[in-house]
Amino acid sequence: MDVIDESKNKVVSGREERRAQTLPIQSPEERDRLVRAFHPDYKKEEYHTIRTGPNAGERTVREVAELLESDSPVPVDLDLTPQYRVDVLVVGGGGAGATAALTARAQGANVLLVTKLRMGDSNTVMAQGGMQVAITEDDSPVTHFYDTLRGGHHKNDPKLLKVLVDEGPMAAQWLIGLGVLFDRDESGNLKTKKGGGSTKPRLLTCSDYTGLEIMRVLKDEVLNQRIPILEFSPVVELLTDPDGRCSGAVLKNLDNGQFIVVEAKSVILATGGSGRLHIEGFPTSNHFGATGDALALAYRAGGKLAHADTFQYHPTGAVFPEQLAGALVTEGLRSDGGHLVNRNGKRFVNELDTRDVVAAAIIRECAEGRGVKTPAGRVGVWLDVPMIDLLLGEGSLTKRFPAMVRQFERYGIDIRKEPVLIYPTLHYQNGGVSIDADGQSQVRGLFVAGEASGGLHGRNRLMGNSLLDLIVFGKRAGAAAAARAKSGPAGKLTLSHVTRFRKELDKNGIKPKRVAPILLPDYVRREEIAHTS
Ligand code: MEZ
Repeated sequence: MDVIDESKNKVVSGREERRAQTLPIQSPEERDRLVRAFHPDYKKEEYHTIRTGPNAGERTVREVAELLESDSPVPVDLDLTPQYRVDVLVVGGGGAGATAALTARAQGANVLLVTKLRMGDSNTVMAQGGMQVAITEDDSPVTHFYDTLRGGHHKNDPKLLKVLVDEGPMAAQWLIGLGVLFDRDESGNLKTKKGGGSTKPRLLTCSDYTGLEIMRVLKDEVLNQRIPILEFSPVVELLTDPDGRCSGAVLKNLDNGQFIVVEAKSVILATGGSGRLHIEGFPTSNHFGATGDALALAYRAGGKLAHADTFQYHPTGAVFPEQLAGALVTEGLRSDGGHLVNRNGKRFVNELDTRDVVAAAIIRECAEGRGVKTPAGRVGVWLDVPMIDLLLGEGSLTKRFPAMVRQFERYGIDIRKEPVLIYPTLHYQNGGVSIDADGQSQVRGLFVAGEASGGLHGRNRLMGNSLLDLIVFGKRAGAAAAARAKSGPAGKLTLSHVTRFRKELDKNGIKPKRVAPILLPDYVRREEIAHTS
């Protein structure tokens, strides 16, 4: 019998005993010790100091530092005669972009939505396990606030967090009104379940494709409202007026390589996260376009970043089969009772502790030799999924996790019968472009919503808060951008911030290693880095 089968047998034979076992949530001191020792966010000795721009002097990972010190793909003598003139330019075709576009449109703004890939290609559709909203009788926005603050190591911007929890119920109401089919019980009441780090069940779910269902409805509504969309047209540079206010953007038509100039009274960046930068060499659960575009664009125009050094490694990314490496294995499975089990058949962490703690515990198990090696050389621990049918009754997995069952079934693995191997996967940028409660960055006229923005989640986001974030702050950014558009014409279109930034790079002796936004992951370059380091 090989090592994998031997270990898998230990998982199966230990099931009955584990069933009655409860592992404690760690004390603050224990959590702190664990994350400092094993979470990738704390490998500070490998971090780079940012040498220029609003965050100069702070430290972050190499991949982000290179983005912030990158060169623009746009020549400064580009003809800036606009092909489009709009009130609000929304950049990004995921949940935050769609919500912002719908809200701005509802305020009477003339909106153009542009996106790098197709409408809906985004991390929103990858959020499987739910959206947190305090709606049950024994829950409240205050409890949601404190859970999130504790999860974020008390580094969350309290103003943003208050907005999130207070406006959560309204956001859910809005989605239901548009047609999102959240799960309901036999009496028709909304079902809720508990996510990691939360003291109350407050996740609204659409089985295990919550984000996909939300995006389905938002996309439909954008089409119903006839909001013009340009697909395969990412923003490659912002435009600013002589006072530094954002006045539009330069897009690139990915089909023919031509630049497109858009004049806008306000711009909303909703370009999502940066998992495809593969920070620290991690695989990712993110969609193909998640290359941190907003970070480079906003930074060059003068926007400060918040918590640019912290990333979420979702505890359960698939490590086997190889084709699924990095793919999300939803936290919902742990929420419903799935156990994390090491090579020796033992549990080692409370599965519903915060994600940074659970991820650090898995990394520790593997680093200390209690992981299981896959044939391709990856290492992971078991997620004992069949435990869920044992706890909740036969058929529960099929009913509650159809997407997960199908994802593994395609590769001949029946998760109703066998545990799966998992390891943390790069899932979310905890920080991003700093915003105020209206979603405005430090660059006037430039708004940022969803994962691209920073400050709300502190140093570790709680499960389900991203779907809520993109609705609440998508709406806020859309409304504020539309209001700003009513206050006067767009400014002059210039690339003066690019000239200024290039001078700063030069003055600081920085030769950019990259041209950014990167737009698509450069896997060839990554291979080269791996071979030379
Ligand atoms: O918020 C998330 O990241 C989420 C819902 C992920 C998941 O595990 O399903």
